[in-house]
Amino acid sequence: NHNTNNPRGALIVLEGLDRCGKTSQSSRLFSYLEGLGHSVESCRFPDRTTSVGQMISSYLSNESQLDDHTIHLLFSANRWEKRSLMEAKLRSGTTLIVDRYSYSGVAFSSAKGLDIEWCKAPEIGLLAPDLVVYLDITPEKAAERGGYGAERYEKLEFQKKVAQSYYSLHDASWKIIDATLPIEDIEKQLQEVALDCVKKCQKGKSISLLWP
Ligand code: T5A
Ligand code: NA
Repeated sequence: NHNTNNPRGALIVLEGLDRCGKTSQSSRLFSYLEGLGHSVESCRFPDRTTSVGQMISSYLSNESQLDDHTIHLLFSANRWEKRSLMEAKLRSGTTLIVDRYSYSGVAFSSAKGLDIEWCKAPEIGLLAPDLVVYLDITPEKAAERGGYGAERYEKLEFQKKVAQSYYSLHDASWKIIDATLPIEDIEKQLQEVALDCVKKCQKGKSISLLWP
């Protein structure tokens, strides 16, 4: 089709513990790339606007209870319902900045004691990120930021387990940025790695699937 020669967009994912600063950084990165004239959109998981997302949201706010396996599969389904739209956007040249993705799915569920391979299985075939930026912060430091709210996973002991799970998922495609630096310093580091990634995708790096 006529899109084949268009440069594609990059799939850039931000990950980290609750309060690590993903949301702040994803909006700054969005402005930066947009300012450079790139076509860019941002989104987040869970996407609480869909009916699956509403079930997840009610679970996270402790308004409903679900079996650990069930909620894991709902988080995964919430990514699957966005998959084809995400692929279409990437292929049409739009870069996507995504706040949390499959790594959150695996890290949070395996922190509850679910088998890691079982957790990874439903993510197979989703789009693999071109770049994963992990905003690295200790659970203790994260907890100091404005204090945790009422959401289910915002507890120090649980976040410690999540941090351990994340470390077992790191691979060469991850860039780790110290999330305790001033916001502007993190922003600069993120701009550098993101722009580099956008350029690689424009030059023809192909789209791959989880788990690469
Ligand atoms: N989950 C998610 C799963 O279990 N499975 C899954 O598959 C997925 C996708 C979703 C919850 O669901 C779990 C993970 C989560 O527990 P969410 O809606 O994504 O939660 O909410 P959080 O990720 O927890 O979002 P937060 O708002 O808590 O954290 P952010 O976005 O990381 O942080 P941000 O930018 O809002 O900043 C937090 C505070 O820190 C300050 C900010 O001003 C703000 O007050 N801050 C800094 N302070 C000092 N220095 C810096 N560098 C700072 N950067 C930000
Ligand atoms: Na949170």
